[in-house]
Amino acid sequence: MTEDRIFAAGDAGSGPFEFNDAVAEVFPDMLQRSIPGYAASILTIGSLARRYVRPETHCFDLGCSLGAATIAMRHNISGPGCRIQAIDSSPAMIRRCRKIIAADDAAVPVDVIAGDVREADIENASMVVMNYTLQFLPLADRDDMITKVCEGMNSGGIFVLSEKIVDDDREIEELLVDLHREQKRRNAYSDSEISRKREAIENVLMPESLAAHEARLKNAGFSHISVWLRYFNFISVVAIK
Ligand code: GEK
Repeated sequence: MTEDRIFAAGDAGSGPFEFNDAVAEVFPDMLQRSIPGYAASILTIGSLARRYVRPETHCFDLGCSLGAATIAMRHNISGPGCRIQAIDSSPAMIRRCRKIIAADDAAVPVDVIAGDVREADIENASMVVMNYTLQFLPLADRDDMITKVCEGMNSGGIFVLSEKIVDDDREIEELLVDLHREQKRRNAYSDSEISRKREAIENVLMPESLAAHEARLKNAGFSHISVWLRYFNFISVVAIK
């Protein structure tokens, strides 16, 4: 795994964060060291696929990056006639994702698609995953996105939504941000790397409150909604239609 040193150089981090070649190259290391709970999210997506994916249905990995969630689903689907669509708008991610999926030996067919998740053709879905992707969509597009996901799902299907959030309580928010910073230091990021990344990602990743996510999921038509993972300001929610 190539080590993430994107924000180590003095001139790096000028300009907004992009999912370019340099980022895609170090991405697995970046996610492991930056997103508390990331490994648990991937493992559990596999467990949920085993329980919820029905024969002859589709699964979607929206904002798939290098396909970690797709592979977790793929290795846990046993029913016949299933297909996974892995979609990402970053050409650098998609190029690498295609290679990773091609080298993976599980049998379920995967379509790796370069495109915008807002344009995804979601239908007959028993499982949809947005693992830390919705946070990069403009706020104004999020309601429509989640409604589209719900409309494309079969009754009893499961949606996994993982996000960075902001806490409504200012004091708790400061505490959680500080704990996250400390964890990044423990994971060998320097203070300047942490600050530069924070500046670069501001206005690119726009977190919302848990209440906002829950209300949106409910309005979209999901029947059962629960946080199954929280680690500092990072959550993962399951929503069953
Ligand atoms: C994982 N899910 O490893 N359309 C398509 N893709 C998009 C869009 C969009 N509108 N906006 C952003 N992306 C992965 C990790 S990373 C999370 C997901 C992170 C893509 C973007 O190109 C990137 O690959 C991904 O969403 C977000 O489980 O970097 O914190």
